[in-house]
Amino acid sequence: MYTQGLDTHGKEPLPTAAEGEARAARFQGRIDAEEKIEPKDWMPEAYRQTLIRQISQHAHSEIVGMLPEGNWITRAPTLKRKAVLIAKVQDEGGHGMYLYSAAETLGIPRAQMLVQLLSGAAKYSSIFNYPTLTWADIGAIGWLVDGAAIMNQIPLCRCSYGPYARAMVRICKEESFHQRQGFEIMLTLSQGSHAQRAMAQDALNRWWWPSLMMFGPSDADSMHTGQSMRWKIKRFSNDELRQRFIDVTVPQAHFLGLTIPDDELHWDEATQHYRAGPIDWSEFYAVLKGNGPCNRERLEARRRAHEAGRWVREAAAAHAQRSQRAAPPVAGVAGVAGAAGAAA
Ligand code: FAQ
Repeated sequence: MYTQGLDTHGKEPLPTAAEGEARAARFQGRIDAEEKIEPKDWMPEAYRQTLIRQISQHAHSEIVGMLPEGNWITRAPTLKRKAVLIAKVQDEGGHGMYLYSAAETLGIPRAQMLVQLLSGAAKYSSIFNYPTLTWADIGAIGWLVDGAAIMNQIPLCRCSYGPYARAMVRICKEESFHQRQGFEIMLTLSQGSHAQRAMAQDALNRWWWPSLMMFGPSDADSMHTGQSMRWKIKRFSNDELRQRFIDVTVPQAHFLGLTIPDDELHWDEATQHYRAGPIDWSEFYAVLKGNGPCNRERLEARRRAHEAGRWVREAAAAHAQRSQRAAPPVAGVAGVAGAAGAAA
């Protein structure tokens, strides 16, 4: 349904060099004028591929990101916390679905994206390869991981590609609630017993640096940022967003009475920014290569879930085929009624 406008993609006659240049210039002109690019519009193949890469990685991150928190649903400390956590994890699944749909508008089927994820060929966010050892980790994920996600994703609501930008509006609203519920867990723990405060501090110690890494490599090493910013897919560089996150999060840690695990962190009066110590990029790249603490476990869990859902996909496909057979060959009022009857 999402790819119906793309059936001519790749079949058009090749343009001359001059026509190609003029078309690319018109496209960049539309981007510069802040027009949204829609699925049926002409776009450079590299723009399409960049979006497929980023949106599918983002979708994978959402559905893999359900796993660390899902780990605590059965052990949430109260009924209310359990209900909130279930709602949050369901939201992440929903975000994955909007994002897979947005990527499908670019001509890649969802099944193909899932094959890429399950084979290990596709990336998803490094952050979801860390374990959730205590309840405080659920607070730290909401506060830091969702906090970092919002910082990165609010600008994506202004992404030049319409379906991605529109999906991000709802996602960001939900992520804001996620961030607040995480901060509220941290606040409760930090005002609790000595053991609860220690648990909150331990979670901050473990999640701080991986959260900074979520923004991606430093600008000097980010191979896609320049082009993605020219295309207005990204609006800010990785380092700019990381710095904004540090600036808003450090005062929140002070409010909680917790210590950021960075001896070099200090306020720089001249620039009016907090300056963090160096990030251990070797850890980031090890996680990207599949050698983080939970990479294997996460992919195994997704593969198991995919297998367990096979019968549902097969049943849905069989039902769709049966509905089509039941419908008269000429689409019309009777056809719609026939399909609805079969579905009932
Ligand atoms: N992890 O040149 P750049 C969430 C890769 S959703 C793994 O800077 P780009 C919600 C990058 O793909 C979190 N890989 O790339 C939630 C590229 O490799 P490639 C996900 C990373 O695309 C909360 C290479 O490094 N958010 O948290 C990472 O311009 C709680 C070079 O990097 C998004 O996906 C990383 N952290 O910038 C869910 C947001 N960083 O593809 C559950 C959308 C970089 O050439 C619970 N994505 N890489 O093989 C983006 O904004 C961008 O894609 C960046 C990377 C900023 C992530």
